[in-house]
Amino acid sequence: MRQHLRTCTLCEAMCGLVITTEGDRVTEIRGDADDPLSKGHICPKAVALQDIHTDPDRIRHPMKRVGDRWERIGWKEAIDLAVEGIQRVQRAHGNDAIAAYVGNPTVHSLGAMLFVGDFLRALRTKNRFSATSVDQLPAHVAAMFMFGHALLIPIPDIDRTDHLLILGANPAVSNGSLMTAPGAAERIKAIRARGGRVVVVDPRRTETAALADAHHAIRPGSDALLLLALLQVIFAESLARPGRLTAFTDGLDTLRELALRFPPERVAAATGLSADAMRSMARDFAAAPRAAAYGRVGVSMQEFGGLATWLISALNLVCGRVDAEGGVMFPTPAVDIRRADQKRDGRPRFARWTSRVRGLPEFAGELPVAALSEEIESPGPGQVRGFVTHGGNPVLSTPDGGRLDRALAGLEFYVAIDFYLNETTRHAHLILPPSSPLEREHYDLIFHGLAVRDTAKYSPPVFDKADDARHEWEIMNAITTRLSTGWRARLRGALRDLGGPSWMLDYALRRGPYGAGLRPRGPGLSLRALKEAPHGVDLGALKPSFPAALRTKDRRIHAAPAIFVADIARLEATWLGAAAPASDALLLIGRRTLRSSNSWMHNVERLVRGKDRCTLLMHPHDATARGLHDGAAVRVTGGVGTITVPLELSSDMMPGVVSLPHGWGHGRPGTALRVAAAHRGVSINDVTDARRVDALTGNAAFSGEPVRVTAIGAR
Ligand SMILES: Nc1nc2c(c(=O)[nH]1)N[C@H]1C(S)=C(S)[C@@H](COP(=O)(O)OP(=O)(O)OC[C@H]3O[C@@H](n4cnc5c(=O)[nH]c(N)nc54)[C@H](O)[C@@H]3O)O[C@H]1N2
Ligand SMILES: Nc1nc2c(c(=O)[nH]1)N[C@H]1C(S)=C(S)[C@@H](COP(=O)(O)OP(=O)(O)OC[C@H]3O[C@@H](n4cnc5c(=O)[nH]c(N)nc54)[C@H](O)[C@@H]3O)O[C@H]1N2
Ligand code: SF4
Ligand SMILES: [Mo]
Repeated sequence: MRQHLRTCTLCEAMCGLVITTEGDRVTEIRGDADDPLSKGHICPKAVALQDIHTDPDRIRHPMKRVGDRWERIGWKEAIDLAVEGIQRVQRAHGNDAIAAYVGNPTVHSLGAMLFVGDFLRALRTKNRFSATSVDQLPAHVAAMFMFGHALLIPIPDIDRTDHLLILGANPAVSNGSLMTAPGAAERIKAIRARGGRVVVVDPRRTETAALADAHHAIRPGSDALLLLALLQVIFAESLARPGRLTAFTDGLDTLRELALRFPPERVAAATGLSADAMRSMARDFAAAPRAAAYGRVGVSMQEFGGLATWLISALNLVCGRVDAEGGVMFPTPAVDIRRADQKRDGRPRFARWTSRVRGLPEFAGELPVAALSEEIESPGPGQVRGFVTHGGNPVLSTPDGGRLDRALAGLEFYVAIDFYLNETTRHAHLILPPSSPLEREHYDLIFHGLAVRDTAKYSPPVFDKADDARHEWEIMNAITTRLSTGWRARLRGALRDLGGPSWMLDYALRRGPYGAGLRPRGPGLSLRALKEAPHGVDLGALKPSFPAALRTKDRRIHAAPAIFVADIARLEATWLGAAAPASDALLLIGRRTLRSSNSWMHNVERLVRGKDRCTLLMHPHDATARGLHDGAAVRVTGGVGTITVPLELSSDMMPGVVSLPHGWGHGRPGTALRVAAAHRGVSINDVTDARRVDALTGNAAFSGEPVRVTAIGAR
């Protein structure tokens, strides 16, 4: 029997795990009470790490498609075929004819994060996509323009705040996002226990709202209006107190002028909140000794995701809550990947080019994935004809996934670095499966930088990888090296192959803010030091870090960047124009459930058994008006398609709004997920319209899709 201490890699919470093994078997997975960040917390998904490891459907050997069969091949042939396939398409149609999509599990893998950048660069294509543009793209754009780096994302100091205002996030279920806070529900309860206040703004009375002092239902997509009204109250009633940051903040006057145009009465009808409610919300937020406003996917994946995300930071700034204890703060991680951008000219890496067909803006070298289908289907120079995915399932996770599903079937070449044959990878010609997560070492390069406390933890692999297995970084480095021209790149590839992630991690830790430097045994952090502290190292509560940590060229905060200010006209035209449509459509939003992780954990029996979770939630009044009853199968028709799903009535829903989880829609021909196929559900993204994006950032606007819900058989 052996015990292994490890960080869970399934979501952003970074829970510490104690994994007990006997030989090659996991016998127990529990929370690590001595982990300095999670202190023993885990959720029901953690135990599924062993199920993924032993899942007979998990692909363990490279496979090539021969007609409609899959044939097992060796790694040498697999890498040859990958390189030849990519080169064949690029030689015939140009470099941009290869598109790449990098999915969510990539950020949860040390090896993948260290090697994916070079891998994408070696593809030399402008058609780079990722899950960022169906998720947190607005947060990066706002961070970049306001604070100078896409990863300078303000994190609520949840353990010290007296007032937490949550918009469009459900941390009690998601366990926190852009706020690594294991046991988020407990941390929220603790705010109230110490006399603080928690306010939730969400079209559904969520599990988080149930823990809060107040819940305000809001019409999907209208958060930017609410935030402007809150700012109006704060300016009009002279409650603004930007404090210490005033000395290095620009744009506060612009913000004031803008906000004064949005008194609560002007936006009450559009948002569904009363003017009184907005006034007290603003006053409470301004009056609290310490307060933080926080928003997540509900405000990010909507038509005004850029504006809403910016305005949340603006609200924090105006009330002196930025870089202040108990407000929103900026972690100081032991490996600070934000350093990489320091020497650049300070110009935001945004909209330097646009997508070929629709002209959506580039961000950090990527295009919005809402444009992917049209890039594959529209003929002409630059048309996408080949595809590479790394840990992504865009057929289920991107808008109008049905169209993408059809488009992928026509590709000349598609190679997937993934270990499941799912709705997306079934279209591949070649599958390169990486090792299982328990066979990898781990250090969280991203989420330590988004956590509510500074800690550092290294996890050695639990199991040796199987002889014939390859890590993600080995697969990517092999392809990168082969695609590279010139001896320098090849030498670099060969050296990286020898050193692997450990060497790079050790170097980064030593050079980091707590680092031991390059002396072999100096005090401070190094890989060796982390190995000697297997529960993790506590680096303390978040510390004020501005202006030193700012990455804007002028080292100032930009409270009102021009691109956001200019977008206000679109907001007004859409929501407050004379012709604002009084539609009888219902507005569709998403939801997450505790035992699920996006699209890919439905093959785990212990997580999917029990009650069907892929149901459409609707307020009873809306059901009565349509003659629908609880449990009935209903048809949901959106901009691009129709799905049939069981109805679940819930007075937690705001009338006029319906909710459906994403990531379902399994059992399609050619997939090989036996458990998931028995719990199919339907894909929300078969009705979400890829034309609905936040025009400013290009992020998909899943929230607020207008739908018709009808009884089966009705027309
Ligand atoms: N159990 C579980 N945990 C997860 C995941 C999972 O799939 N399952 N996924 C992980 C991932 S990838 C992410 S990004 C995070 C996301 O973390 P969260 O953002 O906390 O996740 P959600 O539960 O989707 O919360 C979004 C909330 O926004 C609300 N909402 C929808 N539209 C609007 C709107 O227009 N305005 C407002 N104000 N609210 C709106 C929804 O009702 C919902 O309650 O969760 C992570 N954690
Ligand atoms: N309508 C709607 N759509 C949404 C959302 C929503 O709330 N509503 N949420 C969005 C959000 S926040 C996100 S993050 C995206 C997620 O979108 P994606 O990242 O595209 O989807 P996932 O479901 O995370 O798919 C993960 C894929 O990675 C594979 N995989 C799992 N582990 C590993 C690994 O260790 N290595 C490799 N190489 N592959 C692995 C799985 O087999 C699967 O194919 O979905 C988005 N889509
Ligand atoms: S909350 Fe997230 S990190 Fe923690 S155990 Fe669950 S899946 Fe793992
Ligand atoms: Mo996400």
